[in-house]
Amino acid sequence: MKLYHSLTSPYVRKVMVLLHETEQLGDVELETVAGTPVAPAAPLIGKAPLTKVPALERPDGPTLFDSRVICAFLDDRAGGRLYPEGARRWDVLTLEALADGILDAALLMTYESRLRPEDKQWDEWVDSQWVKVERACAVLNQRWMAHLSSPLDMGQVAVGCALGYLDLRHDARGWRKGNDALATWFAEFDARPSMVATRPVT
Ligand SMILES: N[C@@H](CCC(=O)N[C@@H](CS)C(=O)NCC(=O)O)C(=O)O
Repeated sequence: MKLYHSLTSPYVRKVMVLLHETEQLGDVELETVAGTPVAPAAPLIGKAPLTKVPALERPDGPTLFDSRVICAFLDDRAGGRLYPEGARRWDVLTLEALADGILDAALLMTYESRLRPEDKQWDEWVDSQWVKVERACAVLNQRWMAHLSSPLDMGQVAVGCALGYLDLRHDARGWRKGNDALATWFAEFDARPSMVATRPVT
């Protein structure tokens, strides 16, 4: 299998952490690509119509995207530990969706400042994305700490990657303020070997 990859993408990082945690790194070849919404990565054209990373090319089936589908596929291949069955599964999927929502808002902010011409940038829109991130972090801090502190699942991996991305690109906004429990949890989670091995390289 070939994983289309980027060293700073937090969505790719979810997949990489899962590969570490499920000991499947040796089964996947990495191809690093660089693309943006206005300059799509050429190797992805014809393989993944949205031209986003991650995408997973397989010898025996169509290329998979996006990160949630790839993570579910790879976890299933490893025995299904990170997406448990039963009632907890819906919590895991909701937590992963919440973390991905943080990423979606944070990535839009990054694109706005990096890609959009300065005279067309819209501060109110950027700040509104951050309000989404703040609300999501507050909900994690208030309602999800028991789940985050239980045995490893994909919801936790996604939250870890989302908070790591906030540190990478939006550190100055200070997501830790008022979220002490979440900040303490992240300090420990971020020290896992799978998180250390997948730190973004800028
Ligand atoms: N929902 C997608 C989001 C993936 C995504 O937005 N990846 C970014 C890199 S962090 C990308 O490839 N952007 C290029 C583009 O939007 O054209 C997922 O979970 O995989």
